Amino acid sequence: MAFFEQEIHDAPTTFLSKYVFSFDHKVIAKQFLWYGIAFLGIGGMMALLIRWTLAFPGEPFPVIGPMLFPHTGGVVPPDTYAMLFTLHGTIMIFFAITPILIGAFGNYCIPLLIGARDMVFPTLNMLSFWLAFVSAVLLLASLFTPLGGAAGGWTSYPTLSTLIGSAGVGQTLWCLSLFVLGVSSTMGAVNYIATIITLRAPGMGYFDMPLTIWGLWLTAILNAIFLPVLGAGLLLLTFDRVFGTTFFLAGAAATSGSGDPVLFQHVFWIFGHPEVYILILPAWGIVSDLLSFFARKPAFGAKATALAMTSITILSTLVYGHHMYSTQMSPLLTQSFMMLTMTISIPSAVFFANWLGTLWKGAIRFQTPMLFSLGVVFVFGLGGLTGLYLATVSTDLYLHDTYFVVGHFHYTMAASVLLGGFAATYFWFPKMFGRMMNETLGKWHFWISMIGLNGIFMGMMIIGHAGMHRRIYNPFVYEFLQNLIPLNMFITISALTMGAAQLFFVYNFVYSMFKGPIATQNPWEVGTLEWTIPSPAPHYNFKEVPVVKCGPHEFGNPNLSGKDFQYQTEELVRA
Ligand code: HEM
Ligand SMILES: [Cu+2]
Repeated sequence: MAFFEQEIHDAPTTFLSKYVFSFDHKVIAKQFLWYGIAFLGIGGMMALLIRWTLAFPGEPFPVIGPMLFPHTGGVVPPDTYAMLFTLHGTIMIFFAITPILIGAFGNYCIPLLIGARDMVFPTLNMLSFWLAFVSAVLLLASLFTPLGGAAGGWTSYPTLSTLIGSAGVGQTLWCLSLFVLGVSSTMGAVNYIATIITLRAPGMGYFDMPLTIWGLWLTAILNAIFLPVLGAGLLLLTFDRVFGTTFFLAGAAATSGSGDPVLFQHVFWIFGHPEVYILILPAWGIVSDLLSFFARKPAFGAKATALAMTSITILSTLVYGHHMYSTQMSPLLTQSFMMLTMTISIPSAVFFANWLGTLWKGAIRFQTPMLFSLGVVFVFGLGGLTGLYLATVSTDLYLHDTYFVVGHFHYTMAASVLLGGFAATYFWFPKMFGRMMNETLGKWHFWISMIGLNGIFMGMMIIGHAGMHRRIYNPFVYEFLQNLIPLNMFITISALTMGAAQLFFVYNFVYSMFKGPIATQNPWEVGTLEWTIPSPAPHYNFKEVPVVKCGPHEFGNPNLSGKDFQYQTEELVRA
């Protein structure tokens, strides 16, 4: 129910108010999209530098290597290697995936899919983007400090991240950058939560919301609760670095009587485990909707899917200790965390089964957004299963800090979240830009990416299982890892393939924005509210606030004539 009057203000006319400091959620969504895609490129290049080093240590990176590292003739130096994997992780998680799924599609979808004219706090929304921009400037600036950027890993564990491990200003700027980004995302999260609670169109109950909105809503709730925890940890770390406090100082207990590096791990993972669900929930929601849309069937057990996502959200706050089995915490604690982690399998199995139920006997349309959604089902299945080996204390003690963990989290985060983000991009592109993307290029993009990323992450799990540890500069110096050289080369070639596949996307995106065929109002034949208005969506979305009469997945009702779906604004045709 709409508690607030939703006015229509005049459309902005100046360049600045229209495109730069815009209050319109759709423009802010696009700003986040450009931001995320740009960082995806930067983070991706860093990944290729890392992979090159692991497959061909001591050999210069082709073409751009000599420009980046002239003093070594183009070879990535060891200290730069540590910086590269730190910033690769940081950038991909906080500056690429988060802005694309949450910043861009959160902003774009929430008002449109719930029938609102904008977010409930448009000014806060604009500030949220510009704070994210400040954060990016801080991060990039850290690269140009005398001792270079942060090098303590994306988790920035002390002592790697204290003055002892990294003396430079780069690490301090990294902390500040993430702190500012945390403030920005918290502002966004509060806005999303409030908007979904107060601005749903008349008639839209919580279970009439598309599952996309469920995912984004739960994500926003986790963000609002746990980003401040990360903020607190980062602030304390900054104090240790700048003001000489000893919160995380190793050995402080023996001298000054307080301080412990493991304390940081607790603080980090109390945030960090929910964070991985913050990233996956929007993708789960989007995929749950798209599978139904393109299988032309109601989403199987939609209510159960929403409730399963909710239970996972709650459980995700209770399992962070599974990242710390090897810190010698008490066996009672490790076993409790293990049991709680395993419990997540139950709701996961429910919605995974619901996905398969949705596909079962569907009249599937294999268009690009659907291919990417099916890709998510596949890779998330693998990511979830490998999680079980890590959740089990006995196997994790061996696998911890190996490439198996890297393979696991790339399947769940890189692969699932990225493919989910692409599904969303191909799906909402017509509504965003009023034009269609090219299907053939989209399919090439999908298949080559799929081959590339499975080569990469499956390979990582194999070398991890064989004992190769993560964050290693030159694996070839260890005799027991030399057998893995061909596999490491294979992974690197897969990574180059994956990188090349993205050129199809970039070309398709840019070309279609200007020259793609004009999109109709509802090119995918879907009944949610955004498809009841013209493409691209007009200023203030809905001339009249729509009244919702049925759920988002009404497909294949035999009493419908002439079409197989109905709009959420239409009275449900009874059988
Ligand atoms: C389905 C159930 C899942 C289980 C049981 C599970 C379990 C685990 C465990 C036990 C670890 C710690 C391994 C170690 O460091 O030794 C881990 C690491 C990780 N998982 Fe999962 N996971 C699951 C799903 C996910 C999902 C959905 C995501 C992300 C969207 C995710 C992202 C990560 C990340 C990022 C790390 C590594 C963080 C780091 O050390 O840098 N996991 N997982
Ligand atoms: Cu976790």
